[in-house]
Amino acid sequence: MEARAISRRNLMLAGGATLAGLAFRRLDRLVAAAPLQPGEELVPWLDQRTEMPAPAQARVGQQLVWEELDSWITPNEKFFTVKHFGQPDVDLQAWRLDVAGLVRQPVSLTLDQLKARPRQEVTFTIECSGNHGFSWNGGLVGNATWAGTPLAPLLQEAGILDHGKDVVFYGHDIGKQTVRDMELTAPFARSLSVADAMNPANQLCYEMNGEPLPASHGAPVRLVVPGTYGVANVKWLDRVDVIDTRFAGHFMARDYVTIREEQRDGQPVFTETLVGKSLLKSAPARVTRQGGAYRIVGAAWGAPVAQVEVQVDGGPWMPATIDEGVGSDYAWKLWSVSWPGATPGEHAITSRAIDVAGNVQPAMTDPRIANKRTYWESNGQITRRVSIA
Ligand SMILES: Nc1nc2c(c(=O)[nH]1)N[C@H]1C(S)=C(S)[C@@H](COP(=O)(O)O)O[C@H]1N2
Ligand SMILES: [Mo]
Repeated sequence: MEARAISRRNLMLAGGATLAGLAFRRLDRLVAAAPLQPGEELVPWLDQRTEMPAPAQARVGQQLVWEELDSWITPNEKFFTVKHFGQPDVDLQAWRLDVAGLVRQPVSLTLDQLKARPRQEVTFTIECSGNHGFSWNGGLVGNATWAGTPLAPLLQEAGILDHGKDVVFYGHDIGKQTVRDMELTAPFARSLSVADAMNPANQLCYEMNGEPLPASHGAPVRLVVPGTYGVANVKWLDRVDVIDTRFAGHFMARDYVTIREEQRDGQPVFTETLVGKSLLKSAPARVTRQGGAYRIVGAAWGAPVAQVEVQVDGGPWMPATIDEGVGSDYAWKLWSVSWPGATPGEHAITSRAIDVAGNVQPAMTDPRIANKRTYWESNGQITRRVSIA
């Protein structure tokens, strides 16, 4: 695994859409990370998602089916989608990416001009920050190899002026929001501080898993910001605008805000913080049986994962083996553990990820999770239930 991860990374550093690169991507899809082996049977989870309510149905497309997770890369046709204002019709002929505002030299690029720039790939697990916030979701996560051109050199060429503070990314999709009794019409937009925008991992992405970026994922170009939740990865990108103050659009400063209750001098106070940077998380994907032997497989992502541990029925934490994703900074790791002595009856299976700095994915009872009053950033430990015959 290690060797494969390293060679994939070398390919990324070499940076071409080489034939070898394409072959690797196909391999990723064909070589299942945790395939069912001959004679191996799935033990279905007892707890399943509830039906999606109508308002969510308008925004959320398909979700990952955890039991079907059998490859490190999520195929495009299985990748979840979220669109707040529906899918816009982008005229690909007329499309230009404008970089404007507080820059010395505004830029306007066609798709061909953008594709002619240096190419960069990153395998990055995107999760919606609302994932696991409701009983109807849990599958709003996927792992893809995104290819595009790095953002930072383009911003450097445009030349951000000294008083430029925030870089705003506007989508082509426009909708209405009510703010202080006013109905406002505005495009979907998010911002990054200049420092965050200059992260060399960020890209203007036009390819997903070796295919042109699909319309549902933001064609022709989306922003990809490794290390963030889905919402920061603006689809159907239209305009990049440098401004001298913090941007406070709906999806930046009103929605996608985490509210927590804290105690100060015995009094409850509420804190409100912006959702952006992704958080350490893991989830059990499935349990399988082969003969009398049981195995638990899952994924871990959101921060550089060092270890994963699994607990059955609140017992001791068992170390899992990382099978896929070693050496990849922003992609999930797929893990597995054998479950010795599985007895007939119902069982609860919980996983927790530990990052390279030693931080442990919080329990549901941890104040960071338990005192949250909004559903965003639900990275508490996930427990699934199975019944053993
Ligand atoms: N322009 C635009 N970009 C967007 C959104 C949107 O509604 N419009 N939704 C965001 C949210 S909330 C998520 S979780 C991700 C989902 O990315 P995907 O649909 O490619 O999986 O896109 C983000 N980018
Ligand atoms: Mo999202």
